[in-house]
Amino acid sequence: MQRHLILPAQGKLLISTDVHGNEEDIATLEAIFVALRAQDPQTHWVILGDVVHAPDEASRRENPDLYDYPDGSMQIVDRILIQQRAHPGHVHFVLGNHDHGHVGGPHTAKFYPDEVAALESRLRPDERQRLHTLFCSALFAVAAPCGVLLTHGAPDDSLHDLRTLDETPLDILQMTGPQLRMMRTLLTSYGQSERS
Ligand SMILES: [Mn+2]
Repeated sequence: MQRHLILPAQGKLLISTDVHGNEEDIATLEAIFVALRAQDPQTHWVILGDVVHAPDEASRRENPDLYDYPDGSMQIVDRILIQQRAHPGHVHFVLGNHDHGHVGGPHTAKFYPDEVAALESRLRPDERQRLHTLFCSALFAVAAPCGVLLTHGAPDDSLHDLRTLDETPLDILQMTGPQLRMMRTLLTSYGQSERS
């Protein structure tokens, strides 16, 4: 399975990350991407994961400036799938740790004890299927020929060849010890607990 991508040497690149269920944010990014691509067909959009899991009601009330928005996780997944179909090979989704929870990764617990179960319990079977389709096809890393490496977290030196990502399974139960270590740093930041 292809889990890494090397971008072309020429073109424009839009990079975004961590919309965490904020549909308004992804809609704004989508409009920017569509406008850029209309100007330059060699425009790519790399979405660096954690598109799902909005804040709970209490957090929305306590910290409205940061957290008061409805959970648009599923709408975001559908918007990305639509953009990938509309712009084949130009919209690249890179897995985040919150997304990974839905397809074999550790379940996150930032706003709910189990954010994966909390979201999936609200989805219809066809929605769950589309969510899994996007996350199962996700990349783990994107690189640009200029030397930029794009990932959700901060990989350590256990990642030394992007081709090893293609052999790495999604399910943590099927990963080897070195794969587990490599994916933990790739999908989380230094010092961040696996559950948040
Ligand atoms: Mn994250």
